[in-house]
Amino acid sequence: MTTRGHRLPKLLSFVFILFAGVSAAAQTPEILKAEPPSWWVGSSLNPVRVLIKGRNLSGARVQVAGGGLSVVGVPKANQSGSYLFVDLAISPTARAGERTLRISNASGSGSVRWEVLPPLDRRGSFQGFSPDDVMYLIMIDRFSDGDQSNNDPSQSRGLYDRKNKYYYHGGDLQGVIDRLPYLKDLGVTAVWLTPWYDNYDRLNEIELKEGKPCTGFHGYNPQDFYSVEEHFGSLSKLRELVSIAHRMGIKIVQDEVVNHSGPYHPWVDDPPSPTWFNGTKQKHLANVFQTWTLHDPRPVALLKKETMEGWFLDFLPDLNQNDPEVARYLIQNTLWWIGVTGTDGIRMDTWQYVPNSFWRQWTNAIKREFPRFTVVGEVKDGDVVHTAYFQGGRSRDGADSGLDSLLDFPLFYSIRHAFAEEKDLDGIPKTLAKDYLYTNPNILVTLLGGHDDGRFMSEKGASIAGLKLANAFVLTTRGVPQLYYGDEIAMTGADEPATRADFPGGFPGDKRNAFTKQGRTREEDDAFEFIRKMARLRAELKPLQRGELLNLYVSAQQYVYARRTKTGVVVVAINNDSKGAGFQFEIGQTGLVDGTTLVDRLGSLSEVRVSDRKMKVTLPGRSVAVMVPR
Ligand SMILES: [Ca+2]
Ligand SMILES: [Ca+2]
Ligand SMILES: [Ca+2]
Repeated sequence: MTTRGHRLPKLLSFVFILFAGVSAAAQTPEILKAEPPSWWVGSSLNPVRVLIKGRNLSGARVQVAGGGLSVVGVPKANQSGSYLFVDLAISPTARAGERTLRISNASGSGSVRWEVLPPLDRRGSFQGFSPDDVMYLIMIDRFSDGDQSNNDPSQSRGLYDRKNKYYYHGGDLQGVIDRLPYLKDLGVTAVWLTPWYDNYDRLNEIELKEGKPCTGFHGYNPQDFYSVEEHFGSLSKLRELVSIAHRMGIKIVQDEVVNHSGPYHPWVDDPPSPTWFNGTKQKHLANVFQTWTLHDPRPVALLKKETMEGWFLDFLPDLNQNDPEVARYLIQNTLWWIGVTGTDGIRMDTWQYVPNSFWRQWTNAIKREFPRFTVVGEVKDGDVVHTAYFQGGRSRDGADSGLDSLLDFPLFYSIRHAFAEEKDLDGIPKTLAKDYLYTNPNILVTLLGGHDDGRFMSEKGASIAGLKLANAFVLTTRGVPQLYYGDEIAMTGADEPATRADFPGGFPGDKRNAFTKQGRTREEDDAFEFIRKMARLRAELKPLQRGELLNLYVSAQQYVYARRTKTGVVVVAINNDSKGAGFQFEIGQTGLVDGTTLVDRLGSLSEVRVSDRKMKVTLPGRSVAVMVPR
């Protein structure tokens, strides 16, 4: 009996702890952030689901101060009360301007500002890229430093060091703005910028490079999907860049990632839902990159799961797009960037590791709001059979992804083989022969260089002559040509960090400025002027943009093709051999007739006359002719 007397205080203290727990949950809400922070009037997506981050949000109510904006339904909090999902409806007659969201419970309230935006003018925005464009890929950090005040920001001190190839080097959005006239002069009509999301503000001690911590200068490790990296600028600077580019006739393509977040995203330790990621930091699959299982009609289930849901390099948290809240978050995030900045296209990272059921919803949402907008997916593979599987236009793995375009890596490898390594040229028409596997080969993005591969000029056997031929090919074949910053001045760099070197002249203290003719070496200027001429020819000669591609002659080292529209034709002849070559070929379906004289716009050839439905050309070693009827 006496034991009961002893047990009573224990029971009381237990009750007290329980009560303390309840009272902690009822503490005043604290608000840290709302995502998205704004939305525009007249959107096809309404209501907008806002994810509020803070503390003590369990059971909280949300009220809006200011008209035209209302809360729909009951907000939903996660287990720890750190996230609250709220649906906000924007009236079609809402006036643009700031509102206040008041989040309250029994013990008090917190608030966050939220903005109703006027919709951007659709003329000149959301344009989509097409074969009419010449795209140019820029690594923001490595192109041009236009604002030295953001090189070592207070938010993330100590990550700037131009001598360390894994640190920030100072390139930024202002630098891109400063170089738009250079790009315009080169003939560029679309700029693809590496991701501008806010990346982690610290050294990455999980991913060691050469045994040492690195930074997120490349942009692919977001810690915040709704902010601009402070080393690059701000949202207003980004909007300024898009608007200036548009005025100059240059489109902007955003680089996005939805497969994973960065390793230091706050979600990793406190996710908005238990299924936000595939697995947890402590327990998850590692990506095994067995991408062939993705199109295997009878895949080994675990291999496919490890490929789709495994964490990249075992540390990039794999977002679970099968969680409807994750899908909703990512779709809104994409629409928000397009809607608030006016961009024209997206290059989507790591496309194949995200389910098609999600892509279908994502692309539908984009096209509903921005019908002309286009997306190119990154599927890093040399096999057309594999790559073509991911293009939209037909159901794959239960859904049509709706993907417009892919980076044409199969052709990239053939180009490198032929023109950089100076091996057989006929690998190119052999790769193009597989075009029937794509739903639309004409919108594929063709390239001879990118930020994940060693530079063209660092391949064994590479030369300026080969670089010119490769550019001539990319700028005259089907697809949307994409150049990689610095390739136009024959920059070198054999591996991943070296391929991302600073553009000479883009940075304070640079010894020379290769953005100007005077600052380029003779070889660099030779390459630059040739590529500039080719880009201009593509802009001038419409068949090079939209014409049907017709193969006229193929041998181991010679390749002749035509691009034909209803109103014009261009014949391109390439000799990849170091020796000169003379040969004859039939004009086929070019529409040319006997007696027509063609002139070579590059001046390698004298006039060529069509006779007996044939053309005869004699090309010098490693040369190209772009022939048009006179
Ligand atoms: Ca800077
Ligand atoms: Ca940052
Ligand atoms: Ca994944």
